[in-house]
Amino acid sequence: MELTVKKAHNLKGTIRVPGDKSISHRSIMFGALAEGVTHVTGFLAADDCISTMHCFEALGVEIERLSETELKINGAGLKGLKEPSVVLDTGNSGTTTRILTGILAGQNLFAVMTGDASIRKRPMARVVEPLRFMGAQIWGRGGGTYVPLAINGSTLKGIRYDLAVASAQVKTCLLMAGLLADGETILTEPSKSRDHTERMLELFGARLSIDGNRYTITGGQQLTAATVDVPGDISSAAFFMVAALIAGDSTVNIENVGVNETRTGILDALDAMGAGIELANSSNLSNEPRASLLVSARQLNATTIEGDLIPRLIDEIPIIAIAATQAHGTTVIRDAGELRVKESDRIAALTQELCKMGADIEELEDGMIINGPTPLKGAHVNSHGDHRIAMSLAVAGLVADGETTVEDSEAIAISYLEFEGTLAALIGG
Ligand code: SPQ
Repeated sequence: MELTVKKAHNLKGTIRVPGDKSISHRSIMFGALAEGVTHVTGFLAADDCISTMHCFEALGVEIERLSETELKINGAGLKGLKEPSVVLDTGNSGTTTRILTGILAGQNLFAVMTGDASIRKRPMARVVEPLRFMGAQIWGRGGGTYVPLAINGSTLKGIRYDLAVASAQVKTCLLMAGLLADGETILTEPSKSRDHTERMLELFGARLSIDGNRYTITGGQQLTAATVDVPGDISSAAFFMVAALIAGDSTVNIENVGVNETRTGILDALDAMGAGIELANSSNLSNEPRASLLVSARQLNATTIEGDLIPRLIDEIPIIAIAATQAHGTTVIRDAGELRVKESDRIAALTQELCKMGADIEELEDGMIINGPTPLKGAHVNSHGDHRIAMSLAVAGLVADGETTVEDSEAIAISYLEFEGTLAALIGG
C-alpha cells in the first residue's frame, strides 16, 4: 500500500487519538491473570494489541468484545493459563513477545511463540537470560536470542537483577515473572522507563515497592480484576503535535491524551524547541493521568536530546527528527542506540528516507545530527515496514514541495488504523 501526502498549510480541528498501545497490551495481560472480570474501555484495536488478544485467547482466556474499543476479560487467575494447541503468533509486537515470555515461563504449560519477519530479528536474550536465572526453561534460535522460542513453564525463583538498558518490556517481563516466582525479585534499571506496569500492578491490588529505579516484588500475590480506561496514546498524538507545529497556520486540539510523566519526554523536547504546547482538562483515571493538548504552529529551534530523556521519548524520536528538519540550528540526538533494534533500525531508516527528501541529517551510532531549517521536497520514501517511520514520513510530506508517497504504508495499522482519516480531516478542516 502507498500513502500520498501533499503540502498542507492549515491543519485545524479537535481530535482524539486511539488508546495507548502499552496500556492496552497490559490491560489484556493483567485481566487474563486476575481473579474476576476486568472491564477495558478505550482499548487500542490495532494489529499489535490484537496479536496480544489472540495469544491470550489461545491460552484459554475468554475475552468478550463489547465494541471495537471495549472488552470484558474473564480472568484465569495467576497461574491459570491453559496449554495452547497452536504456535502463539505475536505478529510485529515486541511488547507482546517479551512480556509474554515472562508470563509463560511461570505457568504450568508448554508453548511455542513466533512473530513476523521484524520480530524474528529483534533481540530476545535480554529477557531470556534473566528468566533462565530465575529457573525458566526456554529454548530459541541463537541459543535463545531470537524467536521462535519454546517455553516449558516451571517453578521460578526470585532473583536480583540489574537491567543493562532502560526497557519497560524487560522490566515488565521480569516483574510478571517475579509475581509468578517463589520469593522476592529485585530489579534495577539505569534510567526510568515507562511505568504503566507499576501503575497497573497497583490498580490490580498487587504490592510493589519502588525506590527510585529499584523495584521489589514478592511472588504469589493474586491480582484482582479492575476497570481499565485507556487514555489516548501520546505516541500517536505526537504525529499531530509535530504536524500542527510545522505546517503553516495550524491549530490542533488533541483531547484525552495520556500524560504519564514517563512518556512526556516529547512534550519536554518540543517545549525546549519553543513549541509552547498547552495542557488543559487534566484528570486521572485507572491510575493514569490524561489531558488535552493544544498545539499551534510555531517557529522551532534546535535542541539536544540525550541521557535520561531518551527512554521518556524513545518512540517519538522519528517524529522529533521531522520537527528538527524544520527547526533553526543543529539538533543532536544521542544515547538512543536502542532505536536500532525496534521494528526497523530507526536511525538508518530515518537517515536514508529523509535524505531522499533533501534533509540535512547525519547518522550517528546512537543517534542523529540534524541541521535545519531545510526545505523538504516530495519524494518516494519507504516505511521499512515500521509504523512510526511511515507516519513520520507522512508528516514530513505536509511541509515538502510537491507530492510525497510513503511506500509500504500498511505498517501504520500496527498502532493507528485511523491515522490517514484523522490527517485528512485536519487538512480539510
Ligand atoms: O512493542 P514494540 O514493537 O516494541 O513497540 C514499540 C513502538 O514503537 O511501538 C517499540 F518499537 O514501543 C515499545 C517501546 O519502545 C513499547 C514498550 C512497552 O509497551 O513496554 C516499551 C518500549 O520498548 P522498550 O524496549 O524500551 O521496553
